[in-house]
Amino acid sequence: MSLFKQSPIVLDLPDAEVTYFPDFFSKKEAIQYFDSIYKDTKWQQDHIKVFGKTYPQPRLTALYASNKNSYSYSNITMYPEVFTFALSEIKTRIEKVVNVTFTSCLLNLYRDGKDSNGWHSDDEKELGENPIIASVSLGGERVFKMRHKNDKSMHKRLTLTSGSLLLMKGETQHHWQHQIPKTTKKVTPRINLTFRIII
Ligand SMILES: O=C(O)CCC(=O)C(=O)O
Ligand SMILES: [Mn+2]
Repeated sequence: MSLFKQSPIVLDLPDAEVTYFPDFFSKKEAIQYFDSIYKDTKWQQDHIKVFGKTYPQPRLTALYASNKNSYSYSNITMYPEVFTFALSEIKTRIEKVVNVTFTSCLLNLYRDGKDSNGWHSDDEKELGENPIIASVSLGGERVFKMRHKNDKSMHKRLTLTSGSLLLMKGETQHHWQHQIPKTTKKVTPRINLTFRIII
């Protein structure tokens, strides 16, 4: 850990509550977590339907949780595995700065620049009215974009670094969408963990 107390960056966005911690984990911790989670996760390849045609989802995913609750989005229903030691440890670290207990973690593996996550809000009913989502990035850096639902001229672009934590809460998911676009840059694999409360 750094000797200096890290200062979170509060994004100045209307109708949103988003905070970014660039160095939530040290670079060394981030590499160790990347390696163990990459290896220990039961990654799955789901399929999505776009205009009636079926395509492989452009990333691998997994769901881990402390309960048995499933999570459904874009015609996909995921059933959780029991939290691994590494995921529990990360969850505890995050819970020390946010005063909630997460039940679940949705994992994404972006294998290369062709893997992506399209525009969406995390607004599924299982997440409750104003969900809090804690998103950890491990491995290759990727760009994270946000746009306001009613005024597309309001947008934000952030490079999510390895070991960073992005918190989204309050009304953010009502008013904003986010995505991880494809990139033609050479990028190494990236794991994203989104801790959520699924009730
Ligand atoms: O990979 C990311 O940083 C975002 C993932 C995401 O938005 C999601 O899984 O809902
Ligand atoms: Mn999301």
